Amino acid sequence: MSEAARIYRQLYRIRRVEEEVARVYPTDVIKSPVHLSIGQESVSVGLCEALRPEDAAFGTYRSHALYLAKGGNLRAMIAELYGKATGCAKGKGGSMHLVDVAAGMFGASAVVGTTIPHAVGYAYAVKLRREPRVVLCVFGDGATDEGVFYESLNFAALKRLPVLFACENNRYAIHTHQRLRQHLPEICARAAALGIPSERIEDADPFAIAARARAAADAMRGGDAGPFFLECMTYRWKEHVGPGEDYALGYRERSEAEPWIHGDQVAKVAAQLPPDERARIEEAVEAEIADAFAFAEKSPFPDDAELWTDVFREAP
Ligand SMILES: Cc1ncc(C[n+]2csc(CCOP(=O)(O)OP(=O)(O)O)c2C)c(N)n1
Ligand SMILES: [Mg+2]
Repeated sequence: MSEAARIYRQLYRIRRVEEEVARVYPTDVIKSPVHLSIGQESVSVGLCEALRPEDAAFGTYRSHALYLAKGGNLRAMIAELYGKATGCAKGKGGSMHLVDVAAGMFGASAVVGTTIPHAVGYAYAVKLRREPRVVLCVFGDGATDEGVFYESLNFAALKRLPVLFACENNRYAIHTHQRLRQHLPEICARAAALGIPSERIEDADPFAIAARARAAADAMRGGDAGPFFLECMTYRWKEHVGPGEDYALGYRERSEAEPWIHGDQVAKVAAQLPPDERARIEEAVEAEIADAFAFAEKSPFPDDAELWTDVFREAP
């Protein structure tokens, strides 16, 4: 499969999965809040193009795209949203806590910024064991308001850890624009101030993100290159949480979204493929999605006894 076909398959798959999530959400079969990444898919897809299966990824509560791009199991993800026992966190975590250790998706959290030090700690272990692996750490612009962001970056720079930091800058933390929260608009410049080479990509082009991420990841793999910081500008089309739109709330104008919707990366990459190849990809993805929702639908809810398992880690 060509790079364009591979990237399109992932983009289309993530877009369609989330459109289906939004479509069924009002029927209450999904038992968890959903933070959709419609419009932002190309960031995770580009980043994961640079990774190998053995590399690790850490994300946020808005991680459907990262989980799927990293190779997470789709059936287990939809079952998790349905709160079913077959879900990737046994139905206990929901959309905000996606995990697939076998695929290298090490977890996501509802608490802003918390997976940044997790990723750095994991990368410290990778470095001490001299493993030729890379850790991808994805977070939003809002997470850079947290003190732990700076502590984690400093430690990663000091120890020259193999972490690819990737900030998905969609300009908003819930309903508050970056300009109302941060004096300096360039988040990558703050990483540079801590001694981490950094770059910003303005248009969420998945090929540009993949190329930059691949160069950084390959340089740090098993060596002493140290961390890299990529700021990816993007835009959230839907409301912060939930299946609908929120342009009527008054914190942003639809005109701000229009250039991003017009420049949709899913449509752009689709246009690069021959129609028959595109149709084959879309047909296979539609079948996979129908199968995953049917699997979630017919899976059982967890047994009541499961309420008491996985609550605390027992001492080994
Ligand atoms: C420590 C902490 N503070 C506040 C919140 C409430 N909160 C949930 S999402 C969010 C915005 C985060 O924005 P960003 O990191 O840019 O991610 P985005 O939602 O744009 O993907 C906030 C403040 C939280 N969950 N955790
Ligand atoms: Mg944001």
